Amino acid sequence: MVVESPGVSVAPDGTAYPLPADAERAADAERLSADAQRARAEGRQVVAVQGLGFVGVAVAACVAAARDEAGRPRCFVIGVDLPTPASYWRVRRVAEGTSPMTAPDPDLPALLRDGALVTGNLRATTCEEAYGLADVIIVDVPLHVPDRVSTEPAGLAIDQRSFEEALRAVGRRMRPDALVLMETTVPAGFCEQVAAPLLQEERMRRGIETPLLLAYAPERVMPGPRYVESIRRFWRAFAGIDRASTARARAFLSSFIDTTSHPLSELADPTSAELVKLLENSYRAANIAFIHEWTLLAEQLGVNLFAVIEAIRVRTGTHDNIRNPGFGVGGYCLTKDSLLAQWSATHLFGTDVVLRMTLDALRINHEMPLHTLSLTREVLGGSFAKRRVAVCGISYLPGVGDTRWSPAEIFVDRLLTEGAIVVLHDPYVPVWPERPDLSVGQDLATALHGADALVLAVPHAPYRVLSSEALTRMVGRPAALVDAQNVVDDETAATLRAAEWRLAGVGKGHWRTRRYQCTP
Ligand code: SAJ
Repeated sequence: MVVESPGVSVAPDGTAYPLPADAERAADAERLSADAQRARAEGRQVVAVQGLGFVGVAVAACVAAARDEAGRPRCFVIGVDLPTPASYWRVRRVAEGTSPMTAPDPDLPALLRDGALVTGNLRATTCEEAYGLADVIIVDVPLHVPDRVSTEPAGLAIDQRSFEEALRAVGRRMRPDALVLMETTVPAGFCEQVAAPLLQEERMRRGIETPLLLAYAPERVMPGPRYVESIRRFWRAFAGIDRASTARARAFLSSFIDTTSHPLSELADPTSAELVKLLENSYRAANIAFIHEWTLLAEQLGVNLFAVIEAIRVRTGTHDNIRNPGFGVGGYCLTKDSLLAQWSATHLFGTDVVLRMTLDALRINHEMPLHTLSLTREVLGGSFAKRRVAVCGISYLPGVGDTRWSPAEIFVDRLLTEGAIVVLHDPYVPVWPERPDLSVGQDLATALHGADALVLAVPHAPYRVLSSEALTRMVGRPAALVDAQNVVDDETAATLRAAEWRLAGVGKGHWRTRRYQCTP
């Protein structure tokens, strides 16, 4: 939990960094200027990465790691973020060669350490002067959608103010011939209709009349076990606002991405490239929502939907991307990208197009945890009042400690509203940043002891190895279990049932046929 206090930036582990004084920042800017000039003289590109979040930190590390045929660093990279309590600790971590975010990918801290401490071609600063040193400026600051729940087109709003301020900082400083490469997920049309005019306005103020070089290449960063690979060995779509921008973008992307194994997809214009990201994530969100409807049916029909889906996935190339039943949809991407598309249609292009199925899918995904809630209420006999419910897993994905827009939040709040005594456990989340009012246990036996029900909400590896005996021992007696993400196999379920547990599983209609949800 980053504690907001004036003058200090506190990292999640409690390390406090006093915010830099103006003199300190001026000296930093001078050092960077000298080092950037030296790097350019040695034939390296100077690259500024704006935004040191989940995306920017990894992009900065990967660009700094790019090597030429002789094995020399291709770029001198400067990560830039704000001198604020919320952000400055990230700048210091990158400058120290450590990752501001934990991730199950050892390559990320290794690349950061190498860039910052060994080759010295990775720096981090709060000085916006850095944009004036760069040949390429990568924009990785977030464009937030404050309200993820309402999906009515007229009511949609995006928080473009801080994003536009970030772009203006680039426009105020950038070299006339620098390329701006936007990677942030933005509404379709945003690059050409908002970013380009804004950058040109700032350049005109400085008397720059040469053409703006601007391109868009949506990031596809996945902060998990494939963090670095999702940048260096992953497909990218891109487009420039003109041929010169497109050519510069292609050359730059090819300098740190393995485009032999993962060729670039060049689109006709930035709006098309923006739509690539919005559509791919809307497709995935809708695909998840689609299976939820069949999950409810399968449970009522007494069918094991996982077996049905397995029999369908054999049809590779046409049906193998059908999704599994689940607990809900969290994360920063799938919960907002469809809204950005609708916002474009309504507020940027002024059309009356409504992505009705897409928006319904978002609503269904948002409500998915309520199905697990009803299964939990059922195995507890119809009421949560004073019942102790252990929620196992609050991150939005297995194996990572990322709780952004986690479906667990909806689930836990409803449990509390209905009078349950809630105990949280997640081995990857010692502190829940979005919910400092709720504590998260790290010891599973403690969390499960005395529980009336336990809900397996995230398929974290430690939950997958739990035996019936271990569960009964940790809880202290037979209880109720709800498997929201296919963690418990049928053999373990049968053993639990024989030990007088009540069970329910999302998509596990066959457990209902065996009346596992009923009092033994
Ligand atoms: N989920 C399901 N059922 C599924 C898949 C996911 O319920 O079959 C849920 C997850 O539990 C999670 C949410 O959806 O709560 C999002 O999961 P995700 O696997 O889509 O992971 P994200 O949100 O990190 O999505 C990112 C996206 N990548 C980018 O935007 C760069 C998405 O395009 C990728 O497909 C996804 O990673 C990935 O494949 O890892």
